[in-house]
Amino acid sequence: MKKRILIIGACGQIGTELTAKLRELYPAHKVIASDIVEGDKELMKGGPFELLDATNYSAIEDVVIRHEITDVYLMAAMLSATGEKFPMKAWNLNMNSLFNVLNLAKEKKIEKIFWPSSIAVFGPTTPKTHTPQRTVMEPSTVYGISKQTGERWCEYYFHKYGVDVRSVRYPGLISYKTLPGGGTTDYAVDIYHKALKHKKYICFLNAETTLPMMFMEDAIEATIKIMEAPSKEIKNRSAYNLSAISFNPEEITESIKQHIPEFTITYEPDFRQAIADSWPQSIDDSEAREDWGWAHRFSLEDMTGIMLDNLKGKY
Ligand code: AKB
Repeated sequence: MKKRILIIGACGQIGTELTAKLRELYPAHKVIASDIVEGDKELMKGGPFELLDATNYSAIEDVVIRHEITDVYLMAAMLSATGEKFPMKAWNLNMNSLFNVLNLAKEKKIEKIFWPSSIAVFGPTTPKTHTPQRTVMEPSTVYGISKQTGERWCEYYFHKYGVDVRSVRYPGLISYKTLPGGGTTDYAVDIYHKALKHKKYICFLNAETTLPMMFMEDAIEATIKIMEAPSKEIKNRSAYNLSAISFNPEEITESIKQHIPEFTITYEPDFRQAIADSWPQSIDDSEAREDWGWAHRFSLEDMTGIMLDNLKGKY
């Protein structure tokens, strides 16, 4: 089999689980993990690893040539909350890393790219519920602007240079294996840890802030599914809406209380409230379902059971 995969940003929240899954599906020595820092033990011993800065074109090119890479998953990015603190850093990382892989594909050094977009491409003027695939998009965060711009460039490189790039707009992602960093949806992971550790949680969003969310296993499934779909099924070369569940802090609290009745939550909204308020509450992802057969599996109740079962040994 010719396929050889490079994951850039393999030690982050999504990259860690994506790398593990790809190493299950393909010969592990053909799945090369890379990041600017080393990952956890499992990732480091599971297959090849390269220290790699996603903004350094020639360093990526060198790894691509040495390992005869065909497919790149570009998971390195600065997320919404950290991006507001370091706007230029977020812009430079998010855009330069994307141009690096798009240009490698344009030069026929790689064959296929996965690059994640986000619900952050939407903004306060976007319809809030069942947000359509094509609608008003006026993002108000640097992260959202970088993802929206990235989507336009992906589509441009596809039409202009025939670059096979595929993307989805991830909602907030929740996992017991890895921690998120610097996002607005991160509370939905932290709440499970604090519920087990302290039986209480101080939430940085208010009780009614409904956001689109997804269990990590579903997100990994979508990521690999869109990459494995025949090219003709991928009719959208910017990024597909992708949806699973929507809930607010009050609803996730209720689901945790089914397992830990004494759990309590208090609310102290901070600057992330404005970011969350600018995003949709639910997403219409019918095009992804129709074009390449996407279907989510996990409900809020399923996810809460799995999260608490797997994290309880830790505390
Ligand atoms: C964030 O909160 O910034 C991310 C995202 C929705 O893309 N989780």
